[in-house]
Amino acid sequence: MPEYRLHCFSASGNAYKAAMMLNLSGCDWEPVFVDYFGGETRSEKFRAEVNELGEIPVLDHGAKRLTQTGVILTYLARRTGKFDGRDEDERLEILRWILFDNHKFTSYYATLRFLVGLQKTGESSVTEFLRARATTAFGMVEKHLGKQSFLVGERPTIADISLAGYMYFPEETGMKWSDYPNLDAWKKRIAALPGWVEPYKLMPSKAA
Ligand SMILES: N[C@@H](CCC(=O)N[C@@H](CS)C(=O)NCC(=O)O)C(=O)O
Repeated sequence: MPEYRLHCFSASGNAYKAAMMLNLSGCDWEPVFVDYFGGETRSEKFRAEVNELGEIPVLDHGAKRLTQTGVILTYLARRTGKFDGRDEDERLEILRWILFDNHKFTSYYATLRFLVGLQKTGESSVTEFLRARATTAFGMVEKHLGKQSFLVGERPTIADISLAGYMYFPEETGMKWSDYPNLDAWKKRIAALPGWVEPYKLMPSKAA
């Protein structure tokens, strides 16, 4: 059996953060399909047996079960020695970006993409609000990436893997990528790393 098991589904950028890390780090892992669109994460069974928070990704490693991408990425970085900070200052800087990602960067954009790109709700005051918030967060990262190749200096870390989780999905969200040339160049640098695979090819869309 592979060393790591990742509970995930292909449309999830949060799961993709963990899957990307496992692949880029050369880990021996397998996906465990979760039927999110069929309501599995909202079931009592999933919350009782897999994650009380009702979310994926969930990473199994031996007797350990981890949830929250920030925790999973940190755990894998510490275990593998890949994509971690080199000292306390870098590790704190990585944590800063991961917290910003979870609160402002991934959260608004992922919700916008869910409504507009996957549920096809059309435009509303909610999608306008989310796009405005995502635009602000993207603008901050765009400016930062004008100064350096990756979020924490000149080498990729789990901060990049976290923020890049939703960057490779093809769904239309109404954000204009041409407004973010630094983000675009950065996501291409990550995609050029050995072991990178696009999300819909890396994780399952249905049960095996
Ligand atoms: N902050 C969490 C977010 C995880 C998350 O939102 N996962 C979504 C899938 S992309 C989920 O499982 N949602 C369950 C639901 O809304 O029922 C993390 O970083 O792991």
